[in-house]
Amino acid sequence: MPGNNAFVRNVGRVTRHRETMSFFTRNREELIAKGIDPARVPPGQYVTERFPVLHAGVVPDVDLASWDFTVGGLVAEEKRWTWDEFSALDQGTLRADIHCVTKWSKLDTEWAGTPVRAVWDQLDVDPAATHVLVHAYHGFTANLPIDDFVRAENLFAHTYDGAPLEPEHGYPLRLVVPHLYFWKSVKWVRGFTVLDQDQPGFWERNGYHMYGDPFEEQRFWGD
Ligand SMILES: Nc1nc2c(c(=O)[nH]1)N[C@H]1C(S)=C(S)[C@@H](COP(=O)(O)O)O[C@H]1N2
Ligand SMILES: [Mo]
Repeated sequence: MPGNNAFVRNVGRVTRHRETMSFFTRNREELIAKGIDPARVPPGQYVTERFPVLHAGVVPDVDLASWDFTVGGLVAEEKRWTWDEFSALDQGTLRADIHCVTKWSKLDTEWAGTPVRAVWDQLDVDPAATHVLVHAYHGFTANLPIDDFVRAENLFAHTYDGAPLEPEHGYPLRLVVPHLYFWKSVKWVRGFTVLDQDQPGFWERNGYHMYGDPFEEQRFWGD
């Protein structure tokens, strides 16, 4: 009977909802028990100690001898660094919480690499510039406003937890922008283009939010 089916569907929904609630509540209670402030965890996220791997496509074959990092777009002069040249740039470290749009967060991750600011300071950027489109192997891209891209803590990281990046986490270099959902933290990064408008990147064209603030739950278009 149609009415009966509706009842069964509703019961299923209520049960699933309760399980979800208790999972997230339990996760937060575990944090409090460990003395961790649950306010660090954005709404709809849970904390994991694991380091899940997420990306479209396959892990690229990286050859450091032919690797380069390029900057184009609204700069007076386009720039190119080889791996050795990029490795000689300023170094910095970052300890940050990261938040994936698929709902896992990981606290106190530790990175080392070149501050985005150190690369940016070598550019003569057109005053009309507002955004960047970061690019990687296989045509992957992500867009960011300049103010979010050039924050003091952001890194082009070559090291995670004291060791070179694992291939699936972005070897040899990935962007780390911890205040936005982690899909903006482009793995296998090869450079960026400076723009005077916002242009959607790969996940943004596929339904993800243009900005992606985890504390505002800006997961998808319209959030
Ligand atoms: N080049 C590239 N970088 C990427 C992605 C991708 O598909 N390609 N996915 C993003 C997404 S959706 C997430 S959540 C993080 C995951 O990083 P991790 O695999 O190191 O956890 O990488 C981001 N960087
Ligand atoms: Mo993601």
